[in-house]
Amino acid sequence: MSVDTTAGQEQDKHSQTALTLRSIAFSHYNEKARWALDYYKVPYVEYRSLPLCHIISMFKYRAKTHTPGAGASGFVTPHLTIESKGYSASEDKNKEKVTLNDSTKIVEFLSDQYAAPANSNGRHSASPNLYTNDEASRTKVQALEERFDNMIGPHVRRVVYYEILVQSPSSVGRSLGQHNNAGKLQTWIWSIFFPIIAYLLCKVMHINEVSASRSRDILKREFEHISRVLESGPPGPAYLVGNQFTAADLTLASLGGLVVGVTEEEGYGAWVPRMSVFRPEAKAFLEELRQTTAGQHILECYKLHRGRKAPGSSYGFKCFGLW
Ligand SMILES: N[C@@H](CCC(=O)N[C@@H](CS)C(=O)NCC(=O)O)C(=O)O
Repeated sequence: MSVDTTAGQEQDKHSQTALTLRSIAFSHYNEKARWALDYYKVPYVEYRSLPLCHIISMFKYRAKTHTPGAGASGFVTPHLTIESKGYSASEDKNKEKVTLNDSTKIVEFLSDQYAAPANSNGRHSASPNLYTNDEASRTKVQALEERFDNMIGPHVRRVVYYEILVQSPSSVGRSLGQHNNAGKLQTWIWSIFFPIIAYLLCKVMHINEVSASRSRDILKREFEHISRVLESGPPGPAYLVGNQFTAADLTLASLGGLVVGVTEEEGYGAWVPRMSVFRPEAKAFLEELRQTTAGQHILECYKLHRGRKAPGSSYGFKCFGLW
């Protein structure tokens, strides 16, 4: 596939390719991939799962040759399939199928395929390159993205899961399986087997008071560091690299959104609990991060750059619409 330049060609490309995202709906790494899809206004079908149920959903799509990064299994999400439409039966479909099971690879792929070309500022041009059109800035963006993937993502997951699975399982944890975060059958499984699911998730991901407290400290330090980076930039709208929204901002906002209380109404691509339902200690922690320059930057990125799903996007279901 090549990078096209005009709106007409863009339209054409969208109608010639079918994109399917397989996700754990409320997961922040999935939010990162979804954000990039929505940013470039690419229509896609999203098949959503709940944790552990995702093993069944992802069984056919599991990574068979290597294990993805720390904390992730072969059944890892986000998982994006890109297929060309309109084959004759005799054509080799595999030649036209791309599969990506890592949020960073997905963002890079989408930016590469759908970004507006350098020097384009036409009325109909697509969103700009999330990695910039300048080599030095690209390197900075990638370094920050990697840092956030490793230093924000896993710690946000641990802190949030600790609150919902350990501290407020019945009031908050159970609700994650509802609100259309997956098909009805998964919702029932989540609700009936919730205590076992919560126990297993905590075991597998080493979620407990000690690890959560360590993750809270790391997040505080990271937010302080990011705030300093933002505060030391030139006057004007603050972005992490140069004066444009890049994959670094997108990664920080998508991975950090849950710990500053971003909700579905504010743009998060799945239902997540509001800050107000957490216990006071958790609320205070989220509020503290929200008030930092980094926290405010995340909210600003959601306001200014979190596009909605492109027309033609939908949710996919299996099992007669139940899964
Ligand atoms: N490095 C990966 C991490 C993705 C990740 O950790 N995904 C989690 C959801 S937050 C997942 O699907 N876990 C289930 C599993 O690995 O089986 C990425 O950026 O996509």
